[in-house]
Amino acid sequence: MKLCEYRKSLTKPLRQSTLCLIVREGQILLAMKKRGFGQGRWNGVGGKLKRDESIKEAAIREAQEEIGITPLSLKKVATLHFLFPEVPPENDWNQEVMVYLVDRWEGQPIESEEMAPKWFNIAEIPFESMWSDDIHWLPKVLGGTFIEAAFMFDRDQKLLEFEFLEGLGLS
Ligand code: 8OG
Repeated sequence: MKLCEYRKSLTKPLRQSTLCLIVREGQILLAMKKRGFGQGRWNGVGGKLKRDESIKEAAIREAQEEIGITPLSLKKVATLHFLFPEVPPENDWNQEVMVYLVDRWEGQPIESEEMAPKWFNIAEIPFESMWSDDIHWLPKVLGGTFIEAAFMFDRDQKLLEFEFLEGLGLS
């Protein structure tokens, strides 16, 4: 199925999730996911919303839980849809991820049960050990472009197709 057809066939709102990209002069803090969805990949920090939580509250809580820092500035830089038409809907893999850049925070990044953080030079981001969509959008948001995009994967989390949807009011 084509991505545009699959998007049209979706009947319920996507599960919402967050992703914070912590940045400082020329560097980005990525964390190695040690367990669960995305295990073995470098990523920003984030996760699903809890009931009655706002998106920003969820983004802050996840950063605290995963690497022990409290974001003080959250700048929204992307809305991304991750779609898995081959995976049963009850697995809840389809999601809408709000991405934030964070350049002010409290605390020192520390390893948790879930994630191990490490600073990378922006010129040396380890895309080969990240979700395969990241190379298509992460450089753009780090360069200051706001992104709305949808990415479709197969059941093995291989990227099949993607679309940039700027201006279409995805979020
Ligand atoms: O709560 P859970 O650990 O399942 O949250 C998954 C986190 O991973 C959440 O922050 C969103 C993020 N994430 C995906 N898919 C992708 C992706 O393709 N690229 C990146 N960079 N992050 C992703 O769920």
